[in-house]
Amino acid sequence: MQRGFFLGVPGLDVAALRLKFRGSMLGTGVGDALGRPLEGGVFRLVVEQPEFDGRYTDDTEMMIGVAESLVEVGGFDGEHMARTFMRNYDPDLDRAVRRYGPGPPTVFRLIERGERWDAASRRLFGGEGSFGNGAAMRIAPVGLLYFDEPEALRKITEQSSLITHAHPLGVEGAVVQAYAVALAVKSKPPSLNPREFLEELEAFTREEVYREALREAALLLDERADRRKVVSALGNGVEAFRSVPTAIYCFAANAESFEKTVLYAISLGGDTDTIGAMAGAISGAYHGEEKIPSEWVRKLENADYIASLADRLLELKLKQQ
Ligand code: F2R
Ligand code: MG
Ligand code: MG
Repeated sequence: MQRGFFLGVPGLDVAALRLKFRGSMLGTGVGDALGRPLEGGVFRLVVEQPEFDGRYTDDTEMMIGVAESLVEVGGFDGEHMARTFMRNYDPDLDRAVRRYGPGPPTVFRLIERGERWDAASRRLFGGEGSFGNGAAMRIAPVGLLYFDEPEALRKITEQSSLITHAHPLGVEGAVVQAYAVALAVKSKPPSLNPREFLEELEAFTREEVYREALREAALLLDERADRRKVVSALGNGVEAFRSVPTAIYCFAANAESFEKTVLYAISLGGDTDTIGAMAGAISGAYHGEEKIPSEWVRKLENADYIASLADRLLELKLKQQ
């Protein structure tokens, strides 16, 4: 298994997997940091010279928490992952840079006061739970660890989402995003067929809202729709069902290049850091670390640490084989 191919995928040996694991986690950070200065802004036609100071937001901080917990425990433990999110959360840094949605810090306070890790999120939004994109934006490490085990990927994604997001559409957004990362890991550039990729995701999801959005994404791809139509059809909002299909579309429409994918993602306006982070996670998993512009990786906050976490995640994956 060390050389040749992995799971029957030619070219997917340990060295290639290492680049893909790093690519997905660094890709999350780069897409997030590129989108950060534009979050909440209006639709732009082109972002030619993006402002890039390498500072990331809650998306990457929570993605780091997911990976840290998986590697420290050697798998999923809900209490541990919730405590890891809480350990990493700094209210001052949140206000200045990370800019969490209101849900997760509320959950952290509830757990601090004694609520169980899998009960606190059920109290949000009048008891229906959050359908924000916060579970999806951080999910890349689960998609990586379970890239060849779809049922485990679904189960661990659902459980890890529940820490902060109890609404079925918030959870399923994370499942669709994790599976997109998994499919990207298994595909060797330039072999991915964007239409088949969207069809595979559509077949995997159990929620009609996502099936419909993914079918719409395929139509937009066929007609090479302009950005205004993409935003109007798929959305650019903070809701998981108005941003996860959008990020997937950003990748599918620009699969040939990491750079094109993330610049396109942040040009759509709205929740740019998160759509950038999710599109970057998928594209990074497909192309690998070496295809992310080195200038961006060099500037990215904690890039070495993120890369080392990706390596530890791969070690865990190989140990589990
Ligand atoms: N939130 C931001 N950026 C704005 C920063 C605001 C800052 N805190 C400030 O006060 O200035 N970015 C980050 O948030 C998004 C991820 O959000 P997450 O983690 O899903 O949070 P939350 O609060 O659970 O959901 C986000 C919003 O979605 C709406 N919503 C969710 N469930 C709902 C429901 N059941 N009913 C009605 N609305 C619901 C609410 O408006 C939530 O606040 C990412 O963009 C990340 O980058
Ligand atoms: Mg953010
Ligand atoms: Mg955001």
